[in-house]
Amino acid sequence: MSAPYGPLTACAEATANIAMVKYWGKRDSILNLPVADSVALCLDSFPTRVLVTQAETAQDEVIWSGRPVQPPQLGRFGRILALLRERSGLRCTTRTEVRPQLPDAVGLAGSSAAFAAFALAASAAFRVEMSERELSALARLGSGSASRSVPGGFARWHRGQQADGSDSFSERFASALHWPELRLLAVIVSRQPKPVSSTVGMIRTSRTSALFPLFADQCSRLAPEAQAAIEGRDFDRLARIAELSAQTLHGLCLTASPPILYVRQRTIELLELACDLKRSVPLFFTLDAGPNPIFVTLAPHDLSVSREILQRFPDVEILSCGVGGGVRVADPGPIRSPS
Ligand code: 2P0
Repeated sequence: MSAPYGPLTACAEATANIAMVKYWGKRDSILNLPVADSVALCLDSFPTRVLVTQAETAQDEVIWSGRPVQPPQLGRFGRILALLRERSGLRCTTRTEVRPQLPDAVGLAGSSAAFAAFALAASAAFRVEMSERELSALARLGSGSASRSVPGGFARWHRGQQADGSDSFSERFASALHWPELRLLAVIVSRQPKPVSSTVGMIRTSRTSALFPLFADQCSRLAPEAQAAIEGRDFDRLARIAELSAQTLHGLCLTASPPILYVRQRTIELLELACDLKRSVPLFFTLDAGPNPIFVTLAPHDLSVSREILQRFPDVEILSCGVGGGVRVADPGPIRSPS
């Protein structure tokens, strides 16, 4: 994959992905190597655009939603740039602009889109040709979940066995066209940054929760099952797997010391509503590291489900998406401002 730009300027975009079987816990926290496989749906909407250009400064600079990124977050970009400098032999510094359309740090996998787009934009800027598999592993260095946004569609991230991470990458096992009726409704109850970052939450749970080994075993068991459910377009089977994975993740977080509580009162009320609604429509929920649940349903039920949610909770916002994505080069021209 490469882009037709001048020296050290490239732009790419990618969308976030929502895990049906969650990634939570690392066997290597520098290389972002997971303890187990995970399975996700990449979104077809709200891409994050990333522009990489050559800089005049002594250090690499990253501007995210108009604000400079500081260490240690800057180091996530630095790991990717270090590898590209080594591969290309180029030593110049870069300026990166990250322009997301989704709110940051609310548990809607914003970093997955940003680092997938950054991996492609930066490798194109440094003129390093990469296969999709290599690009997925490169994006993983920035944020683990970003590896799944590279291929798009329905993606499985392989845990891998190698200590250097060379076999830990994501691949698309079904394209977005495989299941076009699948709809995701992200219900925004809060835009406040989450109290504990995913990275810190993963470290804390793996060190302090007695349930952590059970969770990792469950992910390893559920990942092939989720893939089979998706391949067979078996909604009920996917619903059971996805809810189990999300519930176990949040149970795990509660048993960390000190406990990590991502849900809010309104989250619980929405999960109760999901349990009510699924008696009459195909529906399940999932919940990432934040208070905003995602309802998954089949078209055309997404319209009636949205109506029900807004009737009960007029103050929430709903972002409606299908499955799509896959990182791509983009025109660096003007784009929509973050909402
Ligand atoms: C997931 N999450 O599978 C899970 C579910 C959050 C809850 O992947 O430390 O931001 O950068 O590798 O990728 C969030 O983790 O963490 C995440 P790092 P990342 O989508």
